Amino acid sequence: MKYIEIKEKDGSYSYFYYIPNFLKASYVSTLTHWLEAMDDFNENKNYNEDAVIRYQKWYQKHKQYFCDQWKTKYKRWDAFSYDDILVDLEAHIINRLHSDHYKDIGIDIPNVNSVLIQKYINGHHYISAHRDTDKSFGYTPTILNLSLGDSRDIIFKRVIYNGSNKKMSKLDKEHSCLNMKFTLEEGSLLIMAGQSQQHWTHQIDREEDRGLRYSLTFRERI
Ligand SMILES: O=C(O)CCC(=O)C(=O)O
Repeated sequence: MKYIEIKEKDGSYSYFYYIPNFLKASYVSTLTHWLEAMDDFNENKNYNEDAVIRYQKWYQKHKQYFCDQWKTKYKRWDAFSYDDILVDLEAHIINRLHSDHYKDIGIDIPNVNSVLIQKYINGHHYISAHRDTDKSFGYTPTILNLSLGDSRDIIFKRVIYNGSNKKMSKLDKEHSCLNMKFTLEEGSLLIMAGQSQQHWTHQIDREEDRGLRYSLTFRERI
């Protein structure tokens, strides 16, 4: 396990916990087969809408759209319904967090009701720097990010928090020592919690020689 906890000036905390081998190899294999059988991923395109940068599926228990406050609506943010595998996986993760007492170290265990599956075909697929939107997940969401397939680096950059939910934020160059990186390996779980979505952006850059990867990000859609 690798973890970073940062106390902010106001006494609140940002948490980043990386747990390798969170899932057993047999469970990873079951999930991989389930994902490989899916043929209904949506394309996620770049800003100019002229290239696919990854594929995705958004699941929400009450079929809520990803963010009601976004002006432009895209089909890729319409919700799929949970299936039994997803129901079991979500329960498995949450039960583990309870039994491993994450609450005692300050991490809020969310009432998860959504999953965003991202599919990166190879190292040319990526996700740009962003903070998860407070409009859908609140200001201090606990985000549970499960990785399957090839490893990729997730990069966190410290930004100046201005209370708004701009997609891009101004880099906090004075505190760039708080920038960090985790390599997300197959079967691992990365937990982001506390103030993590206020003070950092996260991104997965293009990397050479990378294979297929999936991430499943569990959150409470409020
Ligand atoms: O693929 C990943 O691990 C990152 C996903 C992500 O940043 C997101 O869904 O907001």
